[in-house]
Amino acid sequence: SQGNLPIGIWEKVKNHPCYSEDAHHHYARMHVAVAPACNIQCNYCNRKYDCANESRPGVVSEKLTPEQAARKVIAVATTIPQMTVLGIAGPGDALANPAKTFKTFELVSQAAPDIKLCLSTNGLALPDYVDTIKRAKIDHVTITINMVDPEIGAKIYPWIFFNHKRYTGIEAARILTDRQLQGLEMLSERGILCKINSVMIPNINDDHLVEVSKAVTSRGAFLHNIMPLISAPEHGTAFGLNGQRGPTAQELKVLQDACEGQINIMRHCRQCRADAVGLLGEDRSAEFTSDQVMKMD
Ligand code: CLF
Ligand code: SF4
Repeated sequence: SQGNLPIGIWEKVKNHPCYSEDAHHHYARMHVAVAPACNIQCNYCNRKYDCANESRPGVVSEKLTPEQAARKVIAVATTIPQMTVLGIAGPGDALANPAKTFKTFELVSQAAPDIKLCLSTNGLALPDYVDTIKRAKIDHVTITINMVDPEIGAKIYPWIFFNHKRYTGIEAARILTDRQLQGLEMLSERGILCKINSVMIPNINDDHLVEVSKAVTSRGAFLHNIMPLISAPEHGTAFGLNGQRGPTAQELKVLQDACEGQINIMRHCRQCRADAVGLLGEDRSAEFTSDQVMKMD
């Protein structure tokens, strides 16, 4: 239901399965894996698999060109009428692949103007693309923010690549948090709805995420999605190899409850793949491989 939401915001969230808990029973989203490169390194990531910002690691997505991606979107929209949102969420970072990301959105909005556009990013490049995002009519942006304290950031991010240079340690984390928060403020000023994803990493940032939640609330974020670290040593993530565990369901709930009240908390995230198709928690991507999409034309 609309609840306390202003009508303009309600219009944007009522059929977005991630931004509205009600909507996720009725509306589907799809991702297209057009963004392979990344401009940072997270200790929980393995580049062979999808970006762990939004995606369950462990399965390699089929990489698509913008033209292939747009064809796939149209094929899915024709087959699944409840498909309301197209997201670009990897397998790397959407804004580390700006030509591919924005070309895909452009082709889709020309062919299917009713589909909502959604973008997920680590935020490092975000301030440079806020005006492009606005012009592309992207209404929903997710920023993965795991810390606002560079000392904690240095334990999560071994390096970033920024302005043609590699930065490491606390210096890297300071640049990253500054850029994330600046990007969030700029989007909020332009009326673009922002969701913050945070990966809860026990003994690294778990006690700190309440402070992150406050920092993003005060800069206009609409929704906070705290996701559990998926610790998967078999996938070779730096954390996984070091025996870093993920939180229990109970630990996650306690943290989400502690953040509730200041900001809307998302509790129905399914940590989708970079090429997910269907209702949240449902994966129909196997029905829409390039070969199958070609046969549908
Ligand atoms: Fe995709 Fe993300 Fe847009 Fe949703 S997923 S880009 S906001 S359309 Fe949703 Fe999936 Fe959770 Fe992401 S359930 S991983 S929050
Ligand atoms: Fe991996 Fe995503 Fe982090 Fe890039 S932003 S290193 S793709 S988890």
